[in-house]
Amino acid sequence: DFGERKGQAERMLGLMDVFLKNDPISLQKDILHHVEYTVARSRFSFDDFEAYQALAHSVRDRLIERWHDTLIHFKKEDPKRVYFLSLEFLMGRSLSNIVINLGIRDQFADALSQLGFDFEVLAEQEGDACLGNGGLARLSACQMDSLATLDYPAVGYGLRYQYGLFRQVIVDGFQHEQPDYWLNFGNPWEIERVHITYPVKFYGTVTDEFLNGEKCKVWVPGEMVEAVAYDNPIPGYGTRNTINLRLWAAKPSDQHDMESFNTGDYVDAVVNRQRAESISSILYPDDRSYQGKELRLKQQYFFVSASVQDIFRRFKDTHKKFDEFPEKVALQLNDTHPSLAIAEVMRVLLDEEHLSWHRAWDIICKIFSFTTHTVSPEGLEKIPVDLLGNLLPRHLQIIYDINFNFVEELKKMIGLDYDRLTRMSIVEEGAVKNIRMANLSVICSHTVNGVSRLHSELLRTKLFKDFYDLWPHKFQYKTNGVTQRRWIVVSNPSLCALISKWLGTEAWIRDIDLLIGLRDYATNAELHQEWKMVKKVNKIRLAEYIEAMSGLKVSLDAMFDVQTKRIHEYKRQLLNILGIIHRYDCIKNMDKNDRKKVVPRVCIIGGKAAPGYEIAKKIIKLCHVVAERINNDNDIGDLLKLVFIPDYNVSVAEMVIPGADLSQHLSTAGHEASGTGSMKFLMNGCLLLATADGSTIEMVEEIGQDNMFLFGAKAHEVVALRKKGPTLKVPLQFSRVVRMIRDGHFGFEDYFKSLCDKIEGTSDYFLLGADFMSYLEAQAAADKAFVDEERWTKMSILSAAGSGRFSSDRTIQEYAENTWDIQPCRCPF
Ligand code: GLS
Repeated sequence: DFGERKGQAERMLGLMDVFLKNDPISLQKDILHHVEYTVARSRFSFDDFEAYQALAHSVRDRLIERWHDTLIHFKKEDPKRVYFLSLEFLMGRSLSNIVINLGIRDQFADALSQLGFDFEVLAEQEGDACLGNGGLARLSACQMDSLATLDYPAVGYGLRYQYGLFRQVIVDGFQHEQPDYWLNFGNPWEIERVHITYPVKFYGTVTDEFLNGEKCKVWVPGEMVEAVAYDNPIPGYGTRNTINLRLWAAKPSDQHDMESFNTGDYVDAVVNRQRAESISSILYPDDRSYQGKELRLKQQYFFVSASVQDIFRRFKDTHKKFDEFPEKVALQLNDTHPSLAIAEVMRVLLDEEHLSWHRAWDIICKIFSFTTHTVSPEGLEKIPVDLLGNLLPRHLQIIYDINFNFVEELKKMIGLDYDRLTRMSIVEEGAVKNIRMANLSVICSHTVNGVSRLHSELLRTKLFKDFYDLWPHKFQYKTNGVTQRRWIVVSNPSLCALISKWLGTEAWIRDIDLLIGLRDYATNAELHQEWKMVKKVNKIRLAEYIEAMSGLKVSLDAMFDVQTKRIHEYKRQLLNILGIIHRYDCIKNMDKNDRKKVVPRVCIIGGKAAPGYEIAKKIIKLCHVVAERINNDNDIGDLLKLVFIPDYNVSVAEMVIPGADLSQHLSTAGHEASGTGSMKFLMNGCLLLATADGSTIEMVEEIGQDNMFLFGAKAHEVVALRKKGPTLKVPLQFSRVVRMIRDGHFGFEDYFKSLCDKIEGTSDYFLLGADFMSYLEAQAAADKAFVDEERWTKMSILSAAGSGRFSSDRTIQEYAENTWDIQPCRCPF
């Protein structure tokens, strides 16, 4: 104990400086020290990568100081904490983000330049940590940044995958996937905690035993693996608070398999043990459906079990009575992926802490909150009963018991309405019996959040209508947000400086509402000049990247028109490509004079398709064949170019987004739960061309319809349009571009036939035909606005000025106040 060893502690403090120093000489000494002793290179000979490693370790030392202080402070104050459980965190690179949040970027840049290195060049050496698929995973990362910045006592829990999201490589226009073994070069940002490990059990049987005369359940597992903690400190901005993101890795357990070693089957036994590691080896690359895979279920339970043990250990360090648990613990379920935590907490309370069912259930109902990120019923996770019962027999029993009690209560409330009882039950009957993880989560959580207002409406009226009718008070929404630290300060330093200059303060970096102050200068000629310069600098950076990647030179005068996100039918990249073909066709048919009026465009598309998603892969190929044709047509020149940016990830996004003039968000209304990419573009003063879907609807309210290009059917019109089906008239322009693909204008007509069939006639589920004219009109409106530079710049300024509501700081504050009931706990400086 620190107090008891006071004398010793003082001596230790005397030996070390109180804190590491940030003057140029101290920083240079530190970097060289790490070159020599951590990276083990000679200080007279090290390259950029080695310099990056040494730099990262010097930064990490400073990070650890604050992290320790924060953890000690939290321990002392013992506030209620939120535990954020998520199977995915898309962190990207860390270096720049960390030094900016610590407020020591410039000091490090100076120190490095005195050593002959450039900070930006070294920062580029870092690989991305892609431990997630897309929006959901990046949202978790943004929310961790906000939790730290707003001083909330929070811990993130997730999985330390050895293979992140696959790398996308394009060969002849086709997507190929390559494994992302991201730990190859080490990861300076994590701290391996070899002593923080927990056993995680699988399989086996459950028996009834008697303890002190009471019957209780004992689970005898068939397999045991060890969960080892890897801690990733997350620093806040403008605060000393640095919170923990604890990721679990699977290791073989020492307690397991002794038998086979003793029976002499040594080699097989070692090989078997290695299998344990496969649990945390790979991130599932489908961003929506994972149904019925045993390994996926194992991953879910593995991280949940380790996290729950860790949470109980922390609670029991300072508390004896479980009735206090809800005063100290809020458990946030990021989608249904961690929802086994419900059954696990119940199991621990019942079987290990020996609470009565009644007391345990009372605790459950007070600690869990659930956020769903999906709109479609097919997107809701189901687990086959057989699979669950085999892997986690005790959990299945508990889920059955929860369901039994729930259904009995429900009958008392709604009577014997069997249809409704069947729909609301956690257990889905049928040829394959399933556990509905969403129903489990809704029933056991005190709050169910959607991720935008429209999403919440859809949850209440469609997906969870039965539950909403029963418990309207449970349903809330927190419109998503993104962190301005990463998406302006790190990725767009020139815009950051400009905003601070015009607002006369950097306070907006913590208090985003101040951005609104830019409105006062929306027509200021001087700001317009500077604003355009910033955009130009970012367009140059993007153009250079495009040239380096594809050899294509693009004109800086053209409108940079970007659509980057996962490839999905509902996100309608196809609508974009059809629009581009239409534009190309129109230009081809114009005379010289008309061509002079054409607004030149560089169309940029990027995103990964899930490896098994055939149609999405065809869309990528289509983009490439169309690009090939257009980009090599000398007759068109700079009037139109199409670029596919491969391997879109966080660091590519950091470069693409600031350089975009226009960005497209084309989801069929009612299909995008929220969307967060649009928020990043908006903050960077990029104009949006979008459907009235997800959070876009709220953006219109913030920046006004006149400052966006909206198009397409509204969510409530979509169902009616689909019903019209075959009688729906599609415009000639649409039929013409589809015909061009069918006729082999771009080659590969056989390959694209199924794609064309999907969007023509009754099978046009995502309504490309129905929205096409409206889409073209919005595009024409964007062209018109772009040629009027003054108007465009004003719209761009107003976009950024109105983006404040879409900061994750606002989202997190709402969660803290209305869902988790936690208070800031600020570590003294
Ligand atoms: C998603 C939704 O599709 C997005 O609309 C949303 O912005 C994101 C974060 O809430 O969650 N759901 C999902 O499974 N992947 C997503 O990106």
